[in-house]
Amino acid sequence: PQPIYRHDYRQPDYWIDKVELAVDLHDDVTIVRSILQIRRNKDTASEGQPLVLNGEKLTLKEIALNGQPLPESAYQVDREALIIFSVPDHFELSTVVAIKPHENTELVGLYQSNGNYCTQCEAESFRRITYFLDRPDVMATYSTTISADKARYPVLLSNGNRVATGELENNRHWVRWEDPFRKPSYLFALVAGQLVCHHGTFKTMSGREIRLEIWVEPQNIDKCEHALLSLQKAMQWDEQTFGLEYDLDVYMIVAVNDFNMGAMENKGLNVFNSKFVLCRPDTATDDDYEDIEAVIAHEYFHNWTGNRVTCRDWFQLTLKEGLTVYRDQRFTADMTDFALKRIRDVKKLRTLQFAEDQGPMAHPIRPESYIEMNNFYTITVYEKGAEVVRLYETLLGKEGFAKGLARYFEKHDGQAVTCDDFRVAMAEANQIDLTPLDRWYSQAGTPVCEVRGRYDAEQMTYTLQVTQSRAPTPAVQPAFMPCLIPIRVSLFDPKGQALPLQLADENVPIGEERLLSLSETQQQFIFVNIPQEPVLSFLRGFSAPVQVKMQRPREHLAFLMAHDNDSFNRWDAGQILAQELLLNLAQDWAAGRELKLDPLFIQSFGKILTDSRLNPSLKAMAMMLPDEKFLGQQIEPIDVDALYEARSFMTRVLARTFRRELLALYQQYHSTSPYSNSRSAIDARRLKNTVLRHFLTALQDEEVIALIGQQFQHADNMTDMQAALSCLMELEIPEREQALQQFYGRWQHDPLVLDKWFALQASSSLPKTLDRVLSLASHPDFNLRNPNRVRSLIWTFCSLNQVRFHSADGRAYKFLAELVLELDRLNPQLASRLVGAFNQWRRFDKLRRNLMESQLNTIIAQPNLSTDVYEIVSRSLN
Ligand code: DPP
Ligand code: ZN
Repeated sequence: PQPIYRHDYRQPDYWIDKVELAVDLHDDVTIVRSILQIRRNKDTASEGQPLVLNGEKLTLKEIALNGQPLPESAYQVDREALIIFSVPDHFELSTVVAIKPHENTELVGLYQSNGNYCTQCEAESFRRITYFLDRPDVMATYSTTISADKARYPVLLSNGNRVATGELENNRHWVRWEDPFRKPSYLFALVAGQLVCHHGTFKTMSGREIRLEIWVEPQNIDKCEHALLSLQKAMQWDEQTFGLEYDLDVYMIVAVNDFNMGAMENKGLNVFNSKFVLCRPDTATDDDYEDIEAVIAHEYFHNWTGNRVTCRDWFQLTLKEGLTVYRDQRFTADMTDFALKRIRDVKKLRTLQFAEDQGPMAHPIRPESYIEMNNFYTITVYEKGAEVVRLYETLLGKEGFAKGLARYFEKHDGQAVTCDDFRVAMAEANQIDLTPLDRWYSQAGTPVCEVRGRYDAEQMTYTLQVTQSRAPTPAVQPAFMPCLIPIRVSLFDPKGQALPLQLADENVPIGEERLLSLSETQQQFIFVNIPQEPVLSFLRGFSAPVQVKMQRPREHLAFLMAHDNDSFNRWDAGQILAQELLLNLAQDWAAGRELKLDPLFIQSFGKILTDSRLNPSLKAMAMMLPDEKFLGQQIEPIDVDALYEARSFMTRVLARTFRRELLALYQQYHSTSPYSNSRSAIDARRLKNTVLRHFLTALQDEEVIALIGQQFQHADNMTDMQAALSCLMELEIPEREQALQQFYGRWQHDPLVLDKWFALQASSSLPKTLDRVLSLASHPDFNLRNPNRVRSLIWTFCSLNQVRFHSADGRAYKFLAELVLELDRLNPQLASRLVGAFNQWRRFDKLRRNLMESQLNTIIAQPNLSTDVYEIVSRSLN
């Protein structure tokens, strides 16, 4: 397979202005008639240039140009295209194709899920529905007529407004939809099925009433209210924050069970993985509720950042995704808690994106090339992309950012544009040069800041020396050029007071927190009038997506844990300290030395436990030890057993030392009143369950086991039930299997809850987990055709359960490789996600490296491998 390069972009030779589709759904075949209004692009195509339309898995039945059927000599059809040798400047092209949605297991294009029809066209799958210029810079208006059996498909949906309906012979009916907004083909959607609607309304700031509809299978109608509320909140937030109003009269969301992604922002008709719509207190956890709110908001925000202004080409994906993730992060922060949200996002970025940057898939947020675009819907494009958008906010302030965004829409509404266009609009609106940010788009890898602080008592100066370089990346990269890195800092005196900060060339101090700009490889910042040696708080709020390297006494970290007034850095200080100790403990374990925990850490941990001012969710966050996967990123080779033992040891020591305080916290926050979804109730559940699952369970004593059992039996909500069950997963006791059976018996008919049942077993750190996973893979409820189920068992085990997946006998590796090959024949997109669990293989010890490499070689040797899996595995082996 050949890569496609960003620098090869050119405009299309033809434009398509208008699309009329008629889709006839039948059991054995679906017929798609299309009429396209096409004109030559005078800027690129010379007269008589052939027209090349994308098309895959289509059977062409009829073709006519300006109403005249084309003779076979006038065109050519191959596996990927329809080529018409000669066309006029303006013309109408009609085609009729046949497709087979019921045979579609890839879940792109038009397919069936639970007997209903739905579509997924991003990135390049509209071409599986009809012949088209399937690229985001070709924007057209669409009119779509759907016809189907009336009893089995009473609901027929597409983008825009419903404009006409009618009856047909043979108990069939039809509905016509018109979308007045020009859009790229990846935003097309169609849904047909037996669905019911939970609806509401939203009155926009200009006074228009929008109808909101959540379409689900009938048994799920009581699980839609939270999604509806989330949508209303998102609509209001976008008006208040950015002045952005919804533009159509109706906004529809459809929940489907079989979906490769989280959700899809099709114009006016979002199609969602049911996981991000359906919830009820007894079926979904507090985290599920929060995820639903965030994903609903994310897709809604795309209506402006993505749909009204879209991407010129797929290399620009971060233009819409980085920006929209940034927007949904801010939304969630406003709906919940700023510090908590920031900590969660940074944790995810550091664990997953930093790893991607240091592995074979390292790529800039705006990639330079790809073989299969679907492989580039990555944590780098999304989450690092959002951090890069946040840099604008950091540099320009919230108001400057909003001005820049307004300018972006003023200039580009209705267009398909690039990341450069975004940067230029931001710069124009704020009359500032932002070209230094360009390197964040063009370079892969994580910048590393090395920091040294030096206090000069005589001069009363504090000198901060900062250098930047790039963390090593195995993928071949051009030489690293320094980036513009905004760094927020504060200095504290020994009492924990933030000092007024005055730089050497300033006459007076300006505030107690400063934003420094690091743009060179090495820079020095001198603060004057510093009366005593201060403690440095660096990169506050994680002001840039970089790694920080700094030698500092443990006492400074303990000090910041207690005194830093930046909540993020206060949390981070605890994480850095815990990480340092855990890595040392792992070394000690590997060397057979006795393990001892630093009393300073025990003491600091105790202070967090008893700090009554700390919000309970933040306290839970602060108590959590860095996870094994994150720790693994910090060492080479990754010693999975040592990390597991070190972390278990630290957990046990803390649990024993603070048994009384932990039990008291549990009792204090364990509510006996009925479920509520208020913030304080959520905070309480978070803290209580963190205490139980991550500390008390390690004690394995009767009192704790009794608590777990009671919580499991009496829980009136899934948060508590799942937490109790996950505690039991760590315990080798009869109650474990009983609880699993009970849970299965109660929830086997609810696919999303059953996913939890699979995931919980796969995440157990007990040694027998591998065998359990192998047997669950043949469980009658395990199903390779349902991505959620595959992710819940396979992804949870292979990607999240580090110590058990990397079992030294290599059995788990073999299992994954075989599964990937089987899945690749059904759903290459999903297979390629799973095979990514091998991406870090070079970082392990020789034994595991060889085992993984041999599985990767087996995979790549398969004939007919999908381009998706081929690209990931070949990059991994290179
Ligand atoms: N639906 C996916 C998302 O919103 C891809 N656009 O991120
Ligand atoms: Zn998105």
